[in-house]
Amino acid sequence: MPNREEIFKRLSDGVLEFKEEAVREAAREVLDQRIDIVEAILKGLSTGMTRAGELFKQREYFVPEILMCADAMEEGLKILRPHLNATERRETRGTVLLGTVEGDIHSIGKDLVRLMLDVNGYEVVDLGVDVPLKRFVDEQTRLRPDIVGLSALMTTTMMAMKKLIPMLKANAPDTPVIVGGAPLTDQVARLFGADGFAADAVSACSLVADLLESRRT
Ligand code: B1M
Repeated sequence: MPNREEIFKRLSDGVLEFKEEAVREAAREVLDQRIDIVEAILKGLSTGMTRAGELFKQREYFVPEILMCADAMEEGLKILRPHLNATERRETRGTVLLGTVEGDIHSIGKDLVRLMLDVNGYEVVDLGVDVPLKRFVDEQTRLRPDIVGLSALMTTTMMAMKKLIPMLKANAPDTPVIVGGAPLTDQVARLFGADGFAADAVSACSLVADLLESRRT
């Protein structure tokens, strides 16, 4: 019987090499062997996508390959996602309004953040990608979320956050705004007026928990 690390590697390699059937098979083994699903997503599927990103940077992969990697990752998520909800869902701990900012269509990282928040018991309202700044503000007014989370993957589009955060703060001064995405750092996030930055989907969950906790005390 293959061990956990082997299965994680098969998930990761399957995403990297866009082998959908291999990913599905490894995902089914995660379930059969009752391996921690969050760990399988992070150490397997997400790692594969990050490796694909590196190849894109080195110009070994181009847009078509990246899209096929994303499809393979989605095949794995389709199998694992329903079991996450069934086994690990708890009471709603708060509502997070989430989206990728205007001009930016990158969804994979944001979707992982949504998934992890969901698994950790938060209600997530996902506005999708390329979300106009005004729409974030309108939805904040309408839904009164506990936290607003913004994602951006490009140095150009992250600048939309600089405009948007003051708009969100003017609309609801006490609602924390968090940001994430590859070009951001803690320092840039603070400069833009965000209440926090998370480098990955797991830290996004801890950040949300910490911010909500500090609001309660
Ligand atoms: Co694009 N792309 N892309 N791309 N793409 C990047 C971002 C780029 C760095 C590649 C490169 O040139 N080296 C570059 C941006 C350069 C810059 O900064 N200026 C780039 C570019 C230029 C572009 C286009 C302009 C290319 C073109 O058309 N010429 C175009 C943009 C169009 C647009 O947005 N208007 C484009 C298009 C695409 C695809 C459609 C092909 C595809 C997106 C598919 C999709 O998302 N559905 C794509 C992809 C996949 C990438 C790379 C290769 C991988 C991104 C990814 O999915 N990573 C990326 C290169 C790279 O990052 N190395 C690149 C895996 C994912 C799990 O990680 O997204 O970082 P990540 O998310 C992490 C954390 O960042 C964090 O948690 C996530 C999970 O752990 N996080 C948060 C993310 N959001 C968060 C929010 C939070 C907290 C944490 O709180 C709210």
